[in-house]
Amino acid sequence: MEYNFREIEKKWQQKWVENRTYKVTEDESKQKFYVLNMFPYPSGAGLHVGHPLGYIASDIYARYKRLQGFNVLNPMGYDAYGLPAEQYAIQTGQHPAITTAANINRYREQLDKIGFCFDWDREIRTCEPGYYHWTQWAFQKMFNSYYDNDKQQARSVAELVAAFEQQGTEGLNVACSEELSFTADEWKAKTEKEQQETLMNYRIAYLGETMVNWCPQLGTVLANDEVVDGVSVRGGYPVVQKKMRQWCLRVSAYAQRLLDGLDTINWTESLKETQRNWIGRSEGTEVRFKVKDSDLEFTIFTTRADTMFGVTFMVLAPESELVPLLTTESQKAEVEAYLDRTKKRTERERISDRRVTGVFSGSYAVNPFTGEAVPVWISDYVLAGYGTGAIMAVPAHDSRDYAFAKHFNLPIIPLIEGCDVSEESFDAKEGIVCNSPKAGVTPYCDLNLNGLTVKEAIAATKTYVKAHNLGRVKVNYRLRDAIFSRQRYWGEPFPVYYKGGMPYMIDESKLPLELPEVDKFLPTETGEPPLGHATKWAWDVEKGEVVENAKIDNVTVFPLELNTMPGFAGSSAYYLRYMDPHNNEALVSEKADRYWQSVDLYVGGTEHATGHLIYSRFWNKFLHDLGVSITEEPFQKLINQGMIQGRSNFVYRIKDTNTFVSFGLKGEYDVTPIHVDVNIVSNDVLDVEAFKNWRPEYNNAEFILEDGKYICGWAVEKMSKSMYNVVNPDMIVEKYGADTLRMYEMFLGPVEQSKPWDTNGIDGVHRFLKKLWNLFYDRQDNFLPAEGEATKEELKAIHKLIKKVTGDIEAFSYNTSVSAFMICVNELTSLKCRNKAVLSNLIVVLAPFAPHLAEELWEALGNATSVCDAHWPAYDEAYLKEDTVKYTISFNGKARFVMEFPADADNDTIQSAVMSEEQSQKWIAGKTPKKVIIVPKKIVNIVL
Ligand code: ANZ
Repeated sequence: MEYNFREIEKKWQQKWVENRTYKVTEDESKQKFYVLNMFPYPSGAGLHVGHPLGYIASDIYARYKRLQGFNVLNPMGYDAYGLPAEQYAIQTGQHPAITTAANINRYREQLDKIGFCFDWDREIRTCEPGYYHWTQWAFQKMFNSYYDNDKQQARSVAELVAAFEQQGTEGLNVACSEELSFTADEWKAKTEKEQQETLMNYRIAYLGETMVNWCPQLGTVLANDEVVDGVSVRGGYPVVQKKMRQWCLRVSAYAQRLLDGLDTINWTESLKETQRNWIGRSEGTEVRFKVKDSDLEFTIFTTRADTMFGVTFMVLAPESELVPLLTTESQKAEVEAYLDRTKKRTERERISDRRVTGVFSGSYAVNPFTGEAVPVWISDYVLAGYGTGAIMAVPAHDSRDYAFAKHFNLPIIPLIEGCDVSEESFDAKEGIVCNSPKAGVTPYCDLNLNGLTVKEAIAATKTYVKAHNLGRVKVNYRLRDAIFSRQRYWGEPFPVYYKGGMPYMIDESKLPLELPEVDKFLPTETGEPPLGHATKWAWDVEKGEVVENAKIDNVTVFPLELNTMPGFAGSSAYYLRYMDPHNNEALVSEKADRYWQSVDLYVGGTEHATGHLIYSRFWNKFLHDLGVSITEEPFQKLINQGMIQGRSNFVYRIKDTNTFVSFGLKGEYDVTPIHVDVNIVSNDVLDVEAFKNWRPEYNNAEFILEDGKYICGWAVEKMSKSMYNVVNPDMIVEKYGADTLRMYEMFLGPVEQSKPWDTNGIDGVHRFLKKLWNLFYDRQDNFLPAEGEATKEELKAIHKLIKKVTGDIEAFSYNTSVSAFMICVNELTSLKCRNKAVLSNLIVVLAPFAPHLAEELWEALGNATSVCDAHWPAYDEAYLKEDTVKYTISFNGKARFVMEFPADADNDTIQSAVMSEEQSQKWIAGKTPKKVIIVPKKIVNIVL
């Protein structure tokens, strides 16, 4: 009987659905294991062979864990809100809900064909009200919480209000946008609006004034990576920096916990390092500087407090609130012109660009250590969002300050007299490091730093600053609060209405607030987000429902928020929802949460290193503070699957003709290489007829062939439509079957490595499965396995395989497992193995990789239940031991013959056996050996 993969795969995919093979419940009698893939955005193009790579890897692991007796959760769903569906809607008027649903159906069909063990009863879609109910709910909880730095925990805003009523801000140590100070009486004297505005300073979800990349033509804020050279990546429209009131999440409050948590999880060191850099902890000092001839003062942040004696000027970020205060009348025009210019540059450009620009404010600041007045400049190399947005410049020890001083001809004073301040002696990161600062005692300050190292000098300066009340020790983090508003339609609506300009949450019991219908998906003429087109988008607080805008009276009916949430909102807590996806009372029940805890194995792409993987860790920590998520970290182990690159093919057109010359002959002509669809190329041979039909302009194409074939050229490139190198898994499944696809994807190389998709080797993997099939059926359809005693060789072959595959799966080294299967099947084939026990073990070990084939043969072996519920076999080292070992016997280093010894024979036994062997006599020729060298398990050398 032939290996009929089409029939087998169809049969088992149906049976799995009928028997609910992959349904999981919270089974307290079993240990849990939670496997998760980063869920896909269902794009219009469908899946290509790169997408399933991670899914197959995690599917193998999930099946393996189940075979080991774990209760495995392996869910799948869709990150269903997103920009492409919205753009498509803008172009075609097609509602994003319709396109999204259609794309999801296509994804599901494709996924089903590959034979994953997903529990589809737990599917989630982020765009469904039953799901985003809990996204909105978490947002409301964040709005109603603040972060207590002492307890290192989110607490209810009601507690903060109670504290304000008791003692104002006295003794407060909480995360905030700005340090405020007021008494209990002052708090009580505030109007409701003022109180609300004050609370905004502390809420974890807050409305804040932030600088955003605003694109007027697109009517939306863009993320940093959507802007290049001051224009939008999409459309090339100008982008300006604009201050906007936006919803923000106080992720920065969790910076230290996000950092500490990394030490407790099993992620790659490189990913952890990326996150550490992103969080960017920096220990430094804040120091206050007075403005000369003024009552004003301002604070700077420095990590090199020891360089106070080398300050020669100060710099403010252009957006700093101090700029208008410190700009003198005579400098006003120049400063304004400068501000106008910097507005066009994004923060990223400002960081990476080394061009020196700046303007003098006209004011001077007084160095509290020396009493000297230094000029205050404005320059965009100082960022508004970091530290205090103001710095003291020490050009002798900081390279950017140095470049600035050189450009504007400002003084450069080294800390040690005679210290070299030429450009060559600068280290980009460290500046000039000269230990033992000269400075110290000045008439103004009795700090003596002489003879100290930099570290000691920093510590001494910190102590001095604290003791003299000149500032404070401060830890800063680069991690910013997340901007949480988007001016888009296809996203979660905010459950927020506005009263007197201040936001209020709709009642929790009325969630979810459903996305309204609009007739246009573009911003409105007045520049409002697309939800501005909705005519029924007002909140009636008495009825607790959405009503027509016409009813807005600002007494009981109020306008609703027009922004929607960003892409990362729906993906921040989805792993919790899978634990209990149909719960209408809670995001997740305590029971399910307690059982599943957190994700044991998370598989996804590296591109999420600083986005999703920071936001979801933050979100989880917040929910943990609320007592909702049991564990502090959501993803215990994380694997990044590599990218599958495309292998493009080319044909070569002879210039100015419609004739194409085969690869090997192209050198003889003047040719232009043209990408050709890889789906009409097989093993680099072009299907000439298919090529003619591919495009009308090739209908009459002519070909110069080699050996009767047209051979294409090839290159490894990104897998993309424009390079015609996208390989659709459906086609592979159709041609070879899902089991071949699964094994082949794993065979391509280590899961974590990027590698090109190269269909050339797929036949080999398919042949291997056929060969395995032939161990079970002969040509006359006889089923071969039979009861009986296994031979030593058979046991050795199978136990070697079990050991190898067990180790490989644990190490995610699946490619070497595939080779091990091939070796084992070859061995069993040459041993003519018919032993049922041995072949049963082979099937169980194969089941995670090729589940359809394994089910079919498992059934044929007489089992009534799914192979998924078999037991992973243990290997026995006893069978792996070599019984005998072959030694090469050499004389004076020349190999002469081979002898076999028991594996445990000792050197004396070996030596005397060699010496008494007949053949040896010939080479010894009566001499007395000087030495006998035995290399264990390899060689015996007799030195004569
Ligand atoms: C004086 C000084 C002397 C500095 C010296 C460095 C070297 P990290 O480690 O990244 O925290 N700085 C502070 N706020 C800034 C802002 N908003 N934009 C740009 N630069 C800013 O770096 C902290 C150092 O970066 C601070 O220490 C400050 O320059 C600068 F030899 O102060 B330093």
